[in-house]
Formats: sequence, C-alpha cells, structure tokens
Amino acid sequence: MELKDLGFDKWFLDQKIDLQYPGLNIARITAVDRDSYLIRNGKNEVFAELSGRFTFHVESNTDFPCVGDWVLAQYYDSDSFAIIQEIFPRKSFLRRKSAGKKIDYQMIASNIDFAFIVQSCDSNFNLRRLERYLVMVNEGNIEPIFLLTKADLVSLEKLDKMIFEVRRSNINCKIIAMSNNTNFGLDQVRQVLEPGKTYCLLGSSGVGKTTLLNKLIGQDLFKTNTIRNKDSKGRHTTARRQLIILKNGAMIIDTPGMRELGTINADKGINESFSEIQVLVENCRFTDCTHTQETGCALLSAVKNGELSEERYQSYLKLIKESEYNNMSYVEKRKKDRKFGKFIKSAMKQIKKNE
Ligand SMILES: Nc1nc2c(ncn2[C@@H]2O[C@H](COP(=O)(O)OP(=O)(O)OP(=O)(O)O)[C@@H](O)[C@H]2O)c(=O)[nH]1
Ligand SMILES: [Mg+2]
Ligand SMILES: [Zn+2]
Repeated sequence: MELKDLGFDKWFLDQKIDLQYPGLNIARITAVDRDSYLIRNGKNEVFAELSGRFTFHVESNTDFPCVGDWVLAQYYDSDSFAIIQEIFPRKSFLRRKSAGKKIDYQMIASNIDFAFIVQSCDSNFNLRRLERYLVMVNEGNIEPIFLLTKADLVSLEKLDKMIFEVRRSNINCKIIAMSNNTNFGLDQVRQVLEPGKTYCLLGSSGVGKTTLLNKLIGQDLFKTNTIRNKDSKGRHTTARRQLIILKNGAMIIDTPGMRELGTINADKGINESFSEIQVLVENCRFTDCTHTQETGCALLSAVKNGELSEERYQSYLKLIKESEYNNMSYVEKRKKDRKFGKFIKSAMKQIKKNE
C-alpha cells in the first residue's frame, strides 16, 4: 500500500511541508484517544504521541490532530512507535462550534471527500436537521450524500414523499434510500465508494451508521445497539472515531451520533446550502435588507407567491442570525487579540529601551 492509496494526493504534496522536515515520515491519523494517536503509513499502523514542541505551539483545540489528518512523524523502536512533529494543512474538515460564547471549535474529522448525512426513515427524518448538517459539510469543503436508512420501516409511497420533500427544499445532493435489514439500496451505497477516497458517517444516534459500516466490512466488527438498550447514561454506542479501510480501498470514518450540532458560524456553508435563497438575496432591491419586513423584499415576495417555502425561509433566517451572532463575537475576540498584540509590541519596545 502506498500513501496515495490512503488519500495522500497532489494537494498535500503541493503544500511541500515534508520538504521542510527531511527524515520524517508522512502518515495519516486513523484514531485518537485523548493524547494517544494511531497513525498509518504505507507499511503499518502504530501508536504515536505528540512531540513537546508541537504541544507547545498549540493555540486552540483545532490545532491538535484529528482523525483523517496527515502528519509528519519520527518513527522509533524499529518502527513500532512514533512521535508526531508536524501536521499538514487540511484539505477539508468537519468541525462544530463548542458550546459557550468563546469562539472555539471541536474538530470531528478532516480530509474527507464525501460525507454521508444519515437519517432513518422513521421519526428521525427531519429537513431542518438535514439543512444544519449540509451547512457544516459545505463549510468544510466536503461533498454531501444524503442517506435515508431503515427504508424497511416505511412504505415506498412514504419513502417517495420524503425524497420529494427534500427536493422541494432545493436540496440537490445525491440521495440514497437503503435498509440494513433487507439490503435494499446497499449496492447504491457501494457504488459511491471509490478507492483512495475518504467518507464519513454523520447523523443522530441510532440511525444505523455502524450497522452500515459492519455491512460494508462484511462482519460485525463494531458494536451496534438498539436504542432501547443504550446505557442509562444515554451514551452513544459508537464512542470514538476511527478511520477504516474497506476491502475495495475506500476509507470510512464512523462517528458517534451527535445530539447537537453546535451553533452555526458558517456563511459559506449557509450560502451553498441555500443557494436558491442566495439568488433571491442578490436580487433583493435593498442591500441592507433584513428580509423580514421590508416591502418589496425579494425573499418576502417569494414566500408570498409560494416560490419559497415558509419553513425554508425561517430556517435560513435562523441560521443567518446564529451565524451573525457568532461572527460578532469573533470580531470581538479579534479586537482583544489586537489589543494584546499592541501590548506585546509596546512591552518589547520598553525592553529594548532598557537594554
Ligand atoms: N429496521 C432497521 N433497523 C436498523 C437498520 N439499520 C440499523 N438498524 C438498527 O438500529 C439500531 C441502531 O443502530 P447503530 O448502527 O448502532 O446506530 P448508530 O447510528 O451507529 O448509533 P450511534 O453509534 O449511537 O451513533 C440497531 O438496533 C440496528 O439493528 C435498518 O436498516 N432497518
Ligand atoms: Mg454507531
Ligand atoms: Zn430582502
């Protein structure tokens, strides 16, 4: 196996990070457990830790390696253990904002080509939640695929209606309806899995992500659970993220179900996920329109004449509001940073004067 089979393509080569660190080896993070890592190169998969220098330079949560990252590492003890020295820039990423006012993100995974946004056909199906996931995926430069699982639980008419609702909301990504119980649609899932590409499974707890992964692997390697049997602490069945290489060479990352997506701070993601609204916004006659009460607003008239659904319009406004709020606190943070920068500068001047 070569690095390119693990997804190391021209984009990473062009970063030329490895040239700055001759003697180090390129490897990909396949699992993270607190401060230990599993990393994989063309040869094998070994435990690794971060170098002291790396940890020293960390400024925020997102600087730490996550599953999917490419790193440079020094191997020891006849290649049985490694120290991570440097991380490659991320081609794509999945992250969510941590709770609280501070702008801080939690990395979910990186360098993913396609994200399966998974919902089950029962009560889990929800367009608003789908939109939130789409924002997160689009923001991270990842191509979304909507996976409707447990199709065995509903009639074909009901299934068609759900897909129709998704399309009516102007969501244009690929949709696959499938069932782990009857294998309906499983071939369609297999068809999108290309060797050398990285996929991830996203969605609420209990929608069948791990069941699907086991199917694709061909054995019950990972634990699944009925929702009824979930432990009393309400913990998810899948507890950690891990990058698995399938027989055909595609890579897939299973993630624990997310109860909350975190708040949105993602203009790019919103604009891509609501592209039909973006067109209306650009055509709105007021540049500073709030699109909530202005007479002649393009969005409001689209809602009025039925071109744009009320739900989708509300959903858009809500996400924009949330994003604006978060951007605001980001600016505030930047202001503080600048003040701090000035403080450092004047302190340095002072030191120089006294020398
Ligand atoms: N009827 C039906 N049940 C399914 C299907 N796929 C999975 N299940 C069941 O749904 C339950 C939850 O499946 P998991 O695969 O553990 O769900 P998960 O998405 O990995 O959940 P977390 O790991 O907690 O995020 C299990 O009891 C599965 O047997 C399906 O296609 N149809
Ligand atoms: Mg799971
Ligand atoms: Zn407007």
